[in-house]
Amino acid sequence: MIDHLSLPVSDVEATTRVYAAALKPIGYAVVMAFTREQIPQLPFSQTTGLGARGKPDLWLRPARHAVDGTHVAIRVEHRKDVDAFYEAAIAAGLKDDGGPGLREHYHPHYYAAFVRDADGHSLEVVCHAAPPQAAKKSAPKKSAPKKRR
Ligand SMILES: N[C@@H](CCC(=O)N[C@@H](CS)C(=O)NCC(=O)O)C(=O)O
Repeated sequence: MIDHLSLPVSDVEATTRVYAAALKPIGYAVVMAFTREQIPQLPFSQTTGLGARGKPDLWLRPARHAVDGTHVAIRVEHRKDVDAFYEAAIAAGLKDDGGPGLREHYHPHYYAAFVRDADGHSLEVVCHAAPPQAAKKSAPKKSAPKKRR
């Protein structure tokens, strides 16, 4: 199970701002931010950790080389969270890379939206759950309780 990952970006402050705004609707915020002045053993001059419920799982740090975009997908429970992410991401200035909708080539309920940041990193929010209507239809019917004689 992946605990966290760190993306190299050319401007940590700017990318932190847009990611925080884009991911706010799904509960993400900046949880931690460190500089090497504060923590001498830090492998980079600075780093910022974003996450939900106080757990930073997506870190940003300065790139040392030209960046070739990495793909990161965050899972949510409801399709409306995918929609809200996409709206916030576009408003924050991230580039459209595929609006909210099904990507049935993965599976019938793969509902996702994609954006790209200034370094070419691809950020996706995905919901794997069947919509409530479909979930009801595919759930086994409960049989009526037997009457006691
Ligand atoms: N524009 C495409 C984006 C699809 C996409 O980025 N898919 C991911 C996998 S879910 C991918 O291939 N990422 C590879 C990468 O960005 O390196 C869409 O809207 O479906």
